[in-house]
Amino acid sequence: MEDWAQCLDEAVRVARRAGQVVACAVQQEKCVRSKSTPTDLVTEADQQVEELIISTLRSRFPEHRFIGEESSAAGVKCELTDSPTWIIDPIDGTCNFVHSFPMVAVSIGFAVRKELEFGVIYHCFDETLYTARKGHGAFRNGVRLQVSKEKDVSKSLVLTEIGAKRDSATLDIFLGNMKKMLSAPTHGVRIIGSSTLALCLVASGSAEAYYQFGLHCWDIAAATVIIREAGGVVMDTTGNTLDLMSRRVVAAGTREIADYVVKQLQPINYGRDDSDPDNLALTSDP
Ligand code: 2AM
Ligand code: CA
Ligand code: CA
Ligand code: CA
Repeated sequence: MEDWAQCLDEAVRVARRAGQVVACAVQQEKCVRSKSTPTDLVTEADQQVEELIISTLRSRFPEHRFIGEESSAAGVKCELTDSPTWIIDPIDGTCNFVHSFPMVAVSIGFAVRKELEFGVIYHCFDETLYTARKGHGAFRNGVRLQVSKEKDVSKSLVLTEIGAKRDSATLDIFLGNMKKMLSAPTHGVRIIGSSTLALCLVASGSAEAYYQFGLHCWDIAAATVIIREAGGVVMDTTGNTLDLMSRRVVAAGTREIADYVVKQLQPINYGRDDSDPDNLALTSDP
């Protein structure tokens, strides 16, 4: 069995450094552009921070492979092979970052043979560090995390996100899903603008469930390990095993609530993160 502890230590170091760069950048004037749609924002900081993370890790681990949101946007193929692979979201919550809305994170996941080994998420505004390693538990600033044990959806708080795609058909399905959750009735539904921090809130027991369509492997890689190691479930919105490239996810503290959410959702169809049908990025359940 390989020991990836050294890689995890390095991930923590670079996530903190990157988080500090983001925290400084938030106070400066930002150069904001849009990517696929007018609401799909990117700043110079997104690209600089990804470059910082990848160049630091590549100099330590030259044999490893890298998937990053901004490299993918620049045309680097998003491909998960059996090789040790880092999966990076340099700034999760770019729109929040642009508005100084304090929900912004750096997310670094690590997979080997298409299985997630560890995840690190650094909350840039309050300097909270979430870490988890397969089989070793999940932690927030070193304190062990435990998901909510609630099984009754009518006593749950549910989190979701809306992506950059805002055409009328997509919004109708999004609002239909929201209506189902609100009329379950859950205690409430929240959108905080950062997928990774929303997932960390589920891992922390501060919310019972999370679902989203349209996100990418870098939005969920690190957080998936954190939720699973905190005792929760992460799966596909169809109820099947999570596929990192499928762009859809349900996470919950308990299987009962995850199953309930899965049954309610109408899917929003996005393409896969990779175009190669043989490159199924299945992550096995813990
Ligand atoms: P980002 O800030 O790294 O782009 C709110 O927009 C959350 O959803 C953020 O975590 C954001 O990540 C992520 N997100 C980005 N594009 C998305 C999309 N097309 N569909 C769903 N979520 C998306
Ligand atoms: Ca983005
Ligand atoms: Ca993201
Ligand atoms: Ca991002």
